[in-house]
Amino acid sequence: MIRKYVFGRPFETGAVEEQIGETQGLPLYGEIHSEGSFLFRYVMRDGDAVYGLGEANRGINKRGYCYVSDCTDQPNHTEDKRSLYGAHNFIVVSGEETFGLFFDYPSKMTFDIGYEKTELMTVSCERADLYLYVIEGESAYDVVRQFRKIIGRSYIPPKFAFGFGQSRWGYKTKEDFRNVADGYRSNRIPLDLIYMDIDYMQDYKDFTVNEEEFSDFPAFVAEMKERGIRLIPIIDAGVKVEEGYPVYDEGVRGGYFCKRKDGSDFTASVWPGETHFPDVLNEEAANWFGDHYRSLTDQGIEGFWNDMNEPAIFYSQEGVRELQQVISSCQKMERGMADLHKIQQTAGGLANAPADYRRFYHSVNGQKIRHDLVHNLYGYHMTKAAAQAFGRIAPNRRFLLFSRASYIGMHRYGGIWTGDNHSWWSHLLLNLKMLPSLNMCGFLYVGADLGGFGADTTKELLLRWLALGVFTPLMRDHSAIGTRDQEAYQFGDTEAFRSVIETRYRLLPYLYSEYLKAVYSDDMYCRPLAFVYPEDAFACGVEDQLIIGDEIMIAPVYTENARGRYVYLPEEMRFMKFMKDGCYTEQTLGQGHHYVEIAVDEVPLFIRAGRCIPLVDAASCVDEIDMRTMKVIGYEGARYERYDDDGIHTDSQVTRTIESL
Ligand code: MIG
Repeated sequence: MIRKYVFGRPFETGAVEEQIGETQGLPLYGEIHSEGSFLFRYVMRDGDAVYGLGEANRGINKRGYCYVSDCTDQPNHTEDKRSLYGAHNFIVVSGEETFGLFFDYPSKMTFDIGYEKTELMTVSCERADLYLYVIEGESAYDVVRQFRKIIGRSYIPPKFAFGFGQSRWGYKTKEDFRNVADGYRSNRIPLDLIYMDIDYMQDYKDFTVNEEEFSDFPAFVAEMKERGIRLIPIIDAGVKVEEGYPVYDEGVRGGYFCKRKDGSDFTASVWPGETHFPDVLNEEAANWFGDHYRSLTDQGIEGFWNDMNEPAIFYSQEGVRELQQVISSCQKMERGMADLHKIQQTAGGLANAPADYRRFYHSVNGQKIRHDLVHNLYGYHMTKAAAQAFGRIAPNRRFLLFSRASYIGMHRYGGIWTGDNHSWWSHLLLNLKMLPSLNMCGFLYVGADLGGFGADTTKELLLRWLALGVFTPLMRDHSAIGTRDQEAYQFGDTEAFRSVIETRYRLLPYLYSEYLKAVYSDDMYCRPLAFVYPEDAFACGVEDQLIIGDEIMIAPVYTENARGRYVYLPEEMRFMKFMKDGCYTEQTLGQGHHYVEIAVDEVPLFIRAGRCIPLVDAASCVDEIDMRTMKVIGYEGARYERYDDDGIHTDSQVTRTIESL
């Protein structure tokens, strides 16, 4: 049962696709104040859990902390951070009363879930202009499934996007890319994708390729594809201000950029220097920007990642002017440390300044709307613009597409990578915990930078993280410029890396099948144990294990120097360890607590009682997987319905095959 309440004059975000009639009055749960600002208040009971919020920090159960939906370029995902890159305003209260809430509101929104007061949940925002959807269901999982039905079907990438990808900020030349391809191929470690970060562009100009380093780019794209590797370039939100650069000239001429109040094009400094932001909330501008992706698809490119689309701002001219004033007023340092502090504060506040987000406007259906009021939609609409353009460029083809910033609704157009984590063990665990929350909000094609983006990784951390990445639809090793080399062949022990990454390919028919099932039935690809075993009180509290699809449970190792870990089995399961040379071990474990040994070169998983999964031989890339090598592992007598399709066409028929043991 879903009820829709309307407060004030909401902005149409497009998050919900289904037409739902308005319910008069107030929701049955909690209290609402909507004079001027908006406040929802609910008193939680002792045992209530609160799930949701998609790409947010901390646990699967969000109780105990405060989160703010405010898409932010936040490169330090420490525990105290309340906002990351996405804004996913869906939560489910699970307890004596079980219900879900979706606050469809595109500006900053605060979710205090027992932070100020342990038992009190408040959801608040500055303006009482929003849609509130209240969903009643039998269980938290049931609420999620109803919600997923109204927000529309999730994005399906091409099958090659389920292969393993290597990325690094700092690859600059053909040689750099060839070295990566050689490193993987010569060590016989599978690889499907190499990502191109900002250095492939000419002066960080979107839709350009550095001519000197990448002369005859189409031939280079073809050369890589010949080796079974796709190149996936990055696109940033800001368009460089430079006369003679066609994207800039057209944007100015067409009036396609976001404007200041006085009608001039707003300027933000980002990687290319001064840039303008395409007004992707404006349909005409979005079509124009999206069509530019064609310049790369025409050269053989089949996928993209959209970055800096919160949109991130290093500084604005206005901000710099203010800093200069502060510096000159503090020039004599009469107030000593206080002056220095003021300068530091002002300089530190230049990036992503709230004041800048109030300095520019979108034009939506002839109406001017100040950016901060719709801030959380920018990355969503940039990604939608690209996806819709693909529909014009090659109507029947799937493209790989994922974004950094997002809002619910974007899940129909692309995936998400979870941004600039660090090479820390705590971020491996954060990656695991974030997955089901993202799925609740429709984002199924998701993944984190495996091995960690910032800081130096270690061989052990990367191996353990890859062993989790085996199960995330987006499986990509990415690292920041200046950090230690992080490709799988950089650590000597290539056998271990080969064995872990090969496991991804061995399981690929199962993972892809479960992904398709989740999409076509508006379901979750990975669930917390609480959603699968709601009657099992212990299972409900487990936050470091997940159910992937319907048949398996994962319990990754996320601590250093561990030889294994404790794991809780809500039912009997078959414990499998995948190892080198296509080998595996299996052992039946009863319901309850166990300590299982897991070496760094092994990938563990648990097959649920009475189930089985398909397994194939590893291959160097997805296209090389030989389905004739398929066998079925797990419980005798079990049957598995395997979904598959041609992996590349949008209208490809899904085949369903029964596999049995
Ligand atoms: O300001 O393009 O999250 O993945 O490597 C940093 C360089 C810009 C941030 C992305 C990261 C990417 C980096 N980008």
